[in-house]
Amino acid sequence: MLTLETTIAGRHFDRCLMNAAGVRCQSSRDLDALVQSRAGAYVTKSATPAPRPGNPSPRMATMPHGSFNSMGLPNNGLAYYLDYVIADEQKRPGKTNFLSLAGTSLDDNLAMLHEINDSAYQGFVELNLSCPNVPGHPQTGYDFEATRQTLEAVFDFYQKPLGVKLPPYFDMAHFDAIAGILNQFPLSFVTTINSVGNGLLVNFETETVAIKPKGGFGGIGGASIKPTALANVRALAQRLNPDIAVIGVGGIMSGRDAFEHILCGASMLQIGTQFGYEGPAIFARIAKELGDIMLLKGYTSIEDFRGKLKTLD
Ligand code: RRO
Repeated sequence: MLTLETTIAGRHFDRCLMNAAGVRCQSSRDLDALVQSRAGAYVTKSATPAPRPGNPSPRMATMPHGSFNSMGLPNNGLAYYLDYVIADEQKRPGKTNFLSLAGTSLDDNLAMLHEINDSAYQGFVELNLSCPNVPGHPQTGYDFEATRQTLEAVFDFYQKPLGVKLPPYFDMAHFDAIAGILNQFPLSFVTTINSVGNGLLVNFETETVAIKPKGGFGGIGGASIKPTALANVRALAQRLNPDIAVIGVGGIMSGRDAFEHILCGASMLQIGTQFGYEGPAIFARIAKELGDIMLLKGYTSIEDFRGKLKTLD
């Protein structure tokens, strides 16, 4: 019997597909649509303590092979998402989902985690250390010392399952450095990668930038970032303690892309750009395509091939 089920930190998921934070997950209507879909879980839009309108528009653009954004963390505030996930757990006991947090300071992150720690919420927190688009706030994940200090402060008191969302790294020394830090903490998972930050998209006709915030700089997502995503999934899966699951995100448009992420070591797959373009029906399509590939190759579960990418030596 073919199954797409997966397990992260002892929690079971019927299917290893879900949305990536930020895409179609800001409102309860978006989240309801994810619950109704064939996704195995959902993650909520990264929350700050209070609601935020985000950056001025236009703040998103399409590209031939992906997406480009500088949304600037628009969200309805922690209370909104915490209420939603707690109510959902009461309706569907035993289902684990992901609550994303992206405070713009360590104090904000700790305050939100205290609130969650003291709440009835039982699910995962995905702590976003990689938002590229808030003016004046560099990505914590590129500052190894700040990352370590953040995790020390978090695990000093936080008792529930938590993982981090990382920016892409581009150097073997950086894979070694970040994994060395992450391995010192009882993380349930790491999610890799966030957008490739601070690209620049030029409108040839108007000779302008394509989006308004930050002088036109923004995060790249979608098909064009798949090789970077696969490298980060693979490099982290090779370096992290086996009890830290790797969640792969970046450039998944088909069952084949999903298969490649799993081969590189992903236990769960998040879909961002293409879910934005295609809507909740994408989860059934990619589940079918991934299942067909597994059948052809004689695999019945993702554990049959997860992390088993071969090299040519
Ligand atoms: O809201 C955003 O601009 C945003 C966030 Br928080 C993030 O983590 N990644 C991204 O591409 N956009």
